[in-house]
Amino acid sequence: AAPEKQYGVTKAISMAGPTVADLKRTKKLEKFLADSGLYEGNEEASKRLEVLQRLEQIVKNWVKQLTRLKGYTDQMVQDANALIVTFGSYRLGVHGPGADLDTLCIGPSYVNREHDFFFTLHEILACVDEVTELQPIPDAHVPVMRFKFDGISIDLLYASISRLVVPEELDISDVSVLHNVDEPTVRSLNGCRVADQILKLVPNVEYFRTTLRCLKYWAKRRGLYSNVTGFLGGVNWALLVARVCQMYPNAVPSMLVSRFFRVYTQWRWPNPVMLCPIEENELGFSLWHPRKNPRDRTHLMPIITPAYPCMNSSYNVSTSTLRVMMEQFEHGNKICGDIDMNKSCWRALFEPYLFFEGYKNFLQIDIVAADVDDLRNWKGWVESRLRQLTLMIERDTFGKLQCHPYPREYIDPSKKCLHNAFFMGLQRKEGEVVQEGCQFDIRATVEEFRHSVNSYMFWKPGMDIHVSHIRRRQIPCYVFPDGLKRSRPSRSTAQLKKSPTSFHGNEVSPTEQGEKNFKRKHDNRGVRQ
Ligand code: 3AT
Ligand code: MN
Ligand code: MN
Repeated sequence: AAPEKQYGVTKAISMAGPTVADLKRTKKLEKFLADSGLYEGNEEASKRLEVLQRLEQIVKNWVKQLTRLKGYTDQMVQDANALIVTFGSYRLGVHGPGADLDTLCIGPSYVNREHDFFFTLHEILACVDEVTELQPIPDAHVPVMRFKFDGISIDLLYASISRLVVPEELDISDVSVLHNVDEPTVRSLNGCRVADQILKLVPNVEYFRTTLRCLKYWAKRRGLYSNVTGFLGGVNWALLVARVCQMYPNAVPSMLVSRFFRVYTQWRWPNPVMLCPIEENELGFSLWHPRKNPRDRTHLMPIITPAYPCMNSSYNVSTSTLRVMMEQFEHGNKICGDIDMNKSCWRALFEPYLFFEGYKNFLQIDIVAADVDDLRNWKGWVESRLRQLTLMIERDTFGKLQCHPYPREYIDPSKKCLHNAFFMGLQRKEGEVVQEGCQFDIRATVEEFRHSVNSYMFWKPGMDIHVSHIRRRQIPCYVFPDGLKRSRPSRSTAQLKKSPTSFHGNEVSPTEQGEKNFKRKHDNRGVRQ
């Protein structure tokens, strides 16, 4: 990179390039990532390309057919076109094997989302042999059609642009595509626009990619990879890494990983992380602007997207999840310091976080449904509400009871996949004076949460949720399949394991039992820390 050029909103912190030792560490890191299975094979790569081609064929035919049906001229039918463009990790070039394929369909002005996309195209896809698990989500913030195509998970968005014909070479980086479109369309287009901007704003794309793969893997191993639970998702990690790349324009991945932890252990949130100045223009879409919008001032960890209209990509972060992330950044920083002094190795950085060793008290959220499809939908809904539960608990205990939601679901194998569980760690806020007999009663909070969850629009008989307070020894066995086991199995879980049928029979189910325990505990003593 040219030494004069400034990347981002401040001068570089250091222009230093790698030493021999840095290059050696980077080689080791690359090998470690490859050995950990982070890169997909050629077979999967070509399958993705095939799927993209098939998908593009399907949407092109769909638009042509609609153009005819809507009575347009023969010329218009002939010119009718739609595009498939990718975004997310695939477009950034950092997707791992099995990652979803984020795609956007761009269609002409007269092909709408409500009916043409979510009804007509849905019908067409439903008849395609390779398409399974088709799930339309029309009223999401970013409306999406989810499905698997030949086994590959697809997120398909739709943008109707204000043109009668979609040119094959449309430039979506130009803000003119945002003229006369609605907000969901802007949000849909922006996935791609953001990805392109990120790649333009970093000094070295290959170094950025390797560093991002590394941080994504680290975040997954440490239980921090999840937008919906209030941690960070793919785009957030991408922006954090990109900013560090800008600050150290000549650094190689091993240096960038280490600087990443140094920068973000010292970062004074809620100062925003951004890759470029915030752009305002006459289009007038709402954008992140803490001085104008009081709501934006409440964001704890603003990570701003670089394409107009800029947004905070991490509005889901709460006090609890920010605290957990800061602790983990500290941990990463320490290990990277050791690695820099050759006192530790990359493997140590990626040790899995032992969530169940970290707490004495947990909330167990059991989710049941009548069949696998119901369970998938119901679980998705409950998961999207868990963030509210952590917020409510911290609110109702005035922040004295801290809550650590773990972004992973556990499947109870004895229930033939019709029972999943989520867990949250509970602990008393550090430094709080522990009064004798002091307790937390969160029954009302849990009840309020259950109530809000049960307002699910697509509720069906059999969909149920149980929330119970458990101690460490009551953690069910299926949580520890691969030896990350607590020291000694408890009697209660052993008993549960022996009587799996009780769940469907007349006997008390484990979750009801859990709930009774929960109630009894609270009636007698509350959650004792
Ligand atoms: P994976 O490899 O799939 O885990 P990803 O970056 O592809 O990482 P997602 O599939 O979850 O992540 O998201 C795809 C894109 O959707 C990324 C971004 O353009 C958009 N997106 C997702 N969440 C947000 C968000 N909170 N704010 C803005 N854009 C988002
Ligand atoms: Mn993705
Ligand atoms: Mn996705």
